[in-house]
Amino acid sequence: MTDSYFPKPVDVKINMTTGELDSPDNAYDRKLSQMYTMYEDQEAARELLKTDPVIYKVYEKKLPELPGELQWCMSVTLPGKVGREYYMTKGHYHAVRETAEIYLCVAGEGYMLMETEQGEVDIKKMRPNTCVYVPAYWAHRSINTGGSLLISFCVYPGHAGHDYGSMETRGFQKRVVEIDGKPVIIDREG
Ligand code: S6P
Ligand code: ZN
Repeated sequence: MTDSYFPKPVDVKINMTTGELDSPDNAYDRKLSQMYTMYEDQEAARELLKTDPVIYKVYEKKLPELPGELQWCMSVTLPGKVGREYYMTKGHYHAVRETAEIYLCVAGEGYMLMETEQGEVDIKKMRPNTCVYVPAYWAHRSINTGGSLLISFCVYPGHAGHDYGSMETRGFQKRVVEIDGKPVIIDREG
């Protein structure tokens, strides 16, 4: 530990109904225009781009990017679909692959879709009071299949970082779409 670095305790209030923090260090909206190519139905995406809806929001505390520290944030995916495909996050690997993450779902319903670079896929249901453990090496994406906000509290190692490019290039192998009014997990085509 150097003289210039000494961690200080932090406390923050969380609104569990909206996912907002009372004093985020960083808060951002991810709009469709920033991720529309990830959806299966490009015609539906182009139509929706006319209003460019917010797909998800993130409220973050920025903490030291060090292995012994933790980052944490609230991840809030809005309800909605692009064509038949539910709103979802972009999804990412951690830049430091050997770092895991915990998602505690506090509201809404959906899935956590996960995939390794070797092509293994797993998907876990997210509901209030469900905790999903995303192990090291697994890319992860939240998908909101309900009619209200899907809100999770996320915690991961301080130095994890984010790698979006790898998953943008390769794409997740599975999609979650609505068929006959229900969420169905399908293989990605192409
Ligand atoms: C960070 C953690 C979440 C996501 C958030 C948005 O490691 O997994 O806070 O950042 O759910 O998803 P994405 O894929 O755009 O970062
Ligand atoms: Zn993550």
